[in-house]
Amino acid sequence: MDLQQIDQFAKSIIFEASSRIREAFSYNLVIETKSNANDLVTNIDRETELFFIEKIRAFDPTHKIFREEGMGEKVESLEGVVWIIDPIDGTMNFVKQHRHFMISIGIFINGVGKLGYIFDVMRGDLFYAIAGEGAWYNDSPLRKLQPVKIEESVVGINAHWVAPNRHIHHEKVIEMVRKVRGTRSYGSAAMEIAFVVSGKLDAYVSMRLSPWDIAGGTIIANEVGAVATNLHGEDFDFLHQDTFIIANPSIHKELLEKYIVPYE
Ligand code: 2AM
Ligand code: CA
Ligand code: CA
Ligand code: CA
Repeated sequence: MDLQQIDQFAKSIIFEASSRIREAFSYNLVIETKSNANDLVTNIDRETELFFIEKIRAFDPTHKIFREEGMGEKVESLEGVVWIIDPIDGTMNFVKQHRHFMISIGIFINGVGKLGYIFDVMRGDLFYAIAGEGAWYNDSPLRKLQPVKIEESVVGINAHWVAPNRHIHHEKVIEMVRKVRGTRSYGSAAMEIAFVVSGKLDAYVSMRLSPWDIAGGTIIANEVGAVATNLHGEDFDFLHQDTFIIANPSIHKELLEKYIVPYE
């Protein structure tokens, strides 16, 4: 299996898909809701995903594809070559004509993350990694993350988790908000992960993400030393939804022990 060849192909279809999305950005949106009123999908999410499927099948029909808008179609294992794709991460931003949305792709070979991509569609910026070879932001190598103290860190977290909720001890989250230098919420998990791996954020936390939200990002994380786990400190389960934290290695443990504490 030639990783360089798959990498070149993946980049080419990401660039092509993104130019199609940019063309559609300001018109042609058909918006539907899924599991609830805030869970949106557009015709462009679906069309972009179908574009990827068509291209990947033509490239190599043995590759499996695990994707967000797959209508219940499931990948039961990560054996072989598996693409995990989120065609638009940040659909609500996309619908609101807000430029924070990403294409997110992770490619696994026999369960091991090998190639990761997060593409900022409107800015044309690519964060990517080849396992064992490094990670890049466009043409510049991403450096290993440098240690940071909690009180100097900036954390990506949704305001939901600062209010009483049934997932985590919100009073501890309030303590964290007071302790850290700042918090941010961009509305695209892949974008927040891209910011953590490039040192623009020091951590990002979410109560419920799916494999396609984080697949590309965790492969990039491995190359820069960012630590990605669920909120129990275990490996994220790539076949299901799970809680998620990605952080600078110097604060990951402290965040989980003191501030981001799930009820069970
Ligand atoms: P999406 O835009 O691909 O749906 C929004 O805070 C972030 O959480 C986005 O990255 C969004 O991905 C993701 N997300 C995951 N599950 C979601 C859900 N059920 N409803 C809304 N956003 C969800
Ligand atoms: Ca979605
Ligand atoms: Ca997503
Ligand atoms: Ca999506």
